[in-house]
Amino acid sequence: MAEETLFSKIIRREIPADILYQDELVTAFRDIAPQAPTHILIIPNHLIPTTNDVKASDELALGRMMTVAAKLAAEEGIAEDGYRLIMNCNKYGGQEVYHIHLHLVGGKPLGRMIG
Ligand code: D5M
Repeated sequence: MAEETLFSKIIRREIPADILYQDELVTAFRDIAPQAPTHILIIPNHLIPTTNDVKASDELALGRMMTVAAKLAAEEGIAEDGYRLIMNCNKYGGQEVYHIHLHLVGGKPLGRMIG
């Protein structure tokens, strides 16, 4: 059984966070250490520690994370100029919180990471 992280407490509203969206599958809130004018984390409400743990039964929540990312990008006014969606996995991927999260980062030119 995987260990809960502080993100489960944010979902249950036991610790404060700037929650922008929540439904039965996912929660989105502003990153506490933003790397750009918009930096939002979108997470499944149930614990999936890393992308290595993703199962077919998670597909609904993972798909919802993408539609919520698009909705929030539009609401933040960053959709047209563009933004980056990132999921870090384990040590080499730079993952710090072991409850998967999609970073929605934008509002400034981000430069190229790959390619
Ligand atoms: O990213 C983990 C991210 O989680 C990192 O950008 C900071 C953010 N974080 C950590 N604690 C909080 C709280 N309490 N509220 C909001 N954001 C938080 P990773 O991809 O694991 O490196």
